[in-house]
Amino acid sequence: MSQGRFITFEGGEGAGKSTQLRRLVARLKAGGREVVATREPGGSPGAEDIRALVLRGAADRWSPVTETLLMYAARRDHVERVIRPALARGAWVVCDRFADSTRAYQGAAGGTAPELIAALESHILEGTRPDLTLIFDLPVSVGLERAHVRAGAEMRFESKGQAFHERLREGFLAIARAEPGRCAVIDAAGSLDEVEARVWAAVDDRLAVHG
Ligand code: Z5A
Repeated sequence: MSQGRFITFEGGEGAGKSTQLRRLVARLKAGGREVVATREPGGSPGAEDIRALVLRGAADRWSPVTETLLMYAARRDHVERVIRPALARGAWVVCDRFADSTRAYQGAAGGTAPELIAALESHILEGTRPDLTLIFDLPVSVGLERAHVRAGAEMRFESKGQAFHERLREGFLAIARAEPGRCAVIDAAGSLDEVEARVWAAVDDRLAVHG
């Protein structure tokens, strides 16, 4: 059986991840692969229930540490029930946000101790790690503008303020600098087609997908 691959999309609000994830999934499927498109928080029925808790309500509804625990409760269920089984049967898993979002949102921007997050990663994920993480980078003001255009009920994080979002951007870039073998930074400015070409070039460069 061919080996599954695990790709994650990361970055701040409105960077275009969801739009580009759909495009990448279509191209990978056109190449004849089984592709599982999923997201966090969520991706399994139980994790989607936790998503509804964590993304709605006032910005201070949960503290960053409580958010961290909720994200990891959701992630464990998602990994056990969706991600690991898909990888085990040779599928490609493409996930909209994963563990780096906890490091950046709850850690770098929210102030949760990195030691706690590292311990959860180790004990909860037990080695399930992305083969490739695409970090979408965009000036904060542009991302928030785009996110407000698609505004809905899940706006807790958008409402956390400019300084939070600046720390968030730097947090993601710091992850990319620390793990260059796993992470590729995608310049998320420009047209949909321009960003898609950057995504495809990064995926082909790291995972050799070709046509
Ligand atoms: N969160 C967390 O705190 N800790 C964790 O561990 C995890 C998550 C896993 C839910 O994520 C929230 O959970 C998230 C972090 C937190 N914060 N919030 N909110 P989400 O994935 O549901 O929300 P999001 O990542 O912020 O989604 P988003 O705002 O929709 O951003 P996006 O997926 O990067 O962008 P998009 O939906 O593809 O595009 C947004 C809009 O911009 C849309 O109208 C597009 O048509 C438009 N767009 C996209 N690309 C372009 C270009 N190139 N030009 C112009 N306009 C564009």
